[in-house]
Amino acid sequence: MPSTVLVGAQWGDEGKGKITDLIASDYDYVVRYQGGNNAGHTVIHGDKKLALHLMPSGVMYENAVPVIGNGVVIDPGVLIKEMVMLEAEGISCKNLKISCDAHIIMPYHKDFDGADEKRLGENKIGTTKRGIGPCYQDKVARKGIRVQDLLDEKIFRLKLDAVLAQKNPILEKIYGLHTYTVEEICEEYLPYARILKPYMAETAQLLNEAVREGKSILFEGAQGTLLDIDHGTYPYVTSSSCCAGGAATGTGVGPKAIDRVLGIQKAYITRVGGGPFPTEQRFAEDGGVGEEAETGELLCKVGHEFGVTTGRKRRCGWFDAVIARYAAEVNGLTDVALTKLDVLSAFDTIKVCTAYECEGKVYDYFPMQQSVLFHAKPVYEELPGWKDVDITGCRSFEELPENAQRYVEYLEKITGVRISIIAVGPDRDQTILRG
Ligand code: 2SA
Ligand code: GDP
Ligand code: MG
Repeated sequence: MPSTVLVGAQWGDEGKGKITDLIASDYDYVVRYQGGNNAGHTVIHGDKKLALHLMPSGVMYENAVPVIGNGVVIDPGVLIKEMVMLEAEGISCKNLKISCDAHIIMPYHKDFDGADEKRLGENKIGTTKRGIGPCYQDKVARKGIRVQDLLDEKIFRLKLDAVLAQKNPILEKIYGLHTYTVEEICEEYLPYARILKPYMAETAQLLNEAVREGKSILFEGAQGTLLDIDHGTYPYVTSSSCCAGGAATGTGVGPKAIDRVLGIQKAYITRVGGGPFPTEQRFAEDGGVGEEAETGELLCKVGHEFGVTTGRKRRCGWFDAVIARYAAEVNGLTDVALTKLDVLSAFDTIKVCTAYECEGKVYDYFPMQQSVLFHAKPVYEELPGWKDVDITGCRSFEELPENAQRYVEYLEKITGVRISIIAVGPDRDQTILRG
């Protein structure tokens, strides 16, 4: 089994959880490499739907070692809660390994996240308010507190003291928020340290040893390509490297160890939070009218497009091939898993955006300037649908209605990437493997 990066090819929520869950049992290690509990992956366990935020999906399989890599930011309280929830479901977390180099989300990170959003007003990013951005800020500014700092109370107190001397005046004077003492944070975090200590490991070394032994690794991406700090729709992005390249920096495994880059994309597209979205079919409350609002509502309703972490309604739109081609390039996609094809059974005809038009110019590539993306008018190709045909029972490509087959082949043609997996429902077996 080759080592694989599984990466969101859109703005997140492409169904990565389901596809990871589908293939994870084939791998020896399943590793998260970026993000934190801003992620929400839905996995099916028996007849239950479980939401994972920090735990790698590999935890669902006894043979796979779940690893939280150095590129992840960890809210220890949330991680412990998730472990307790999983254990209660009969899923053991005993094999979990947590990188000693991963950064820790502190209470003031969450305060800053909420306060920053408030200050931005209608220009807000629409973050999950989990403290992700402020934690990565401290990491890059070399003021972060890492998992390994929890191992030594003296060091933890010293670092915290230095950080609070800087944070408290900002919290109090600029944001009008409450301040923290070393003691009150220690009271909360030192018990976390005791619980998490048995899971802490030198994960880069562990994973490189696994590579040498010919074991396979699944690098499990969170969020998606267009939320990547470098390659996404900045500043409407998250603060980590969601793209495939992040798998190397976020784990300490060199890029040569990666054989396959599997992009996950929905048969349409969604986004949570602010920022440009050329094919958006705006809801009535966001200014959409007529067919636009109806399409948006239908995609949201049939696709159950609500955030797993915050419950927010996701903005919905038609498939965007400009984005798909861009994602193929910046990630080096080898193949794609196309999810939620069944949702499109609700439509008579299906639109696909093949290019953008802005001020008389046609862009069939991702525009260099974000302002173009804000003002872009999608150029659509309209394809016949397979309205009201239930495809959730299809298990082979040939069983799909002819128009659904044509749709998949059309996407392959205009994006230049082979679609190797098609999901036709949320359950693990509602999947077509094309080899
Ligand atoms: P943050 O909190 O700093 O990472 O937010 C910055 C932007 O990144 C977006 N973002 C997401 N977009 C989609 N799904 C995400 N995870 C949850 C889920 C979302 C939820 O899987 O359903 O429950 O709301 C996710 N995480 C971050 C975010 O919307 C901002 O645009
Ligand atoms: P992730 O963040 O990429 O892991 O995706 P989420 O779990 O946030 O959102 C995807 C949602 O779509 C989840 O509720 C899944 O159970 C569901 N889902 C995944 N694949 C399919 C599919 O092919 N069809 C349908 N109808 N639902 C799907
Ligand atoms: Mg999600």
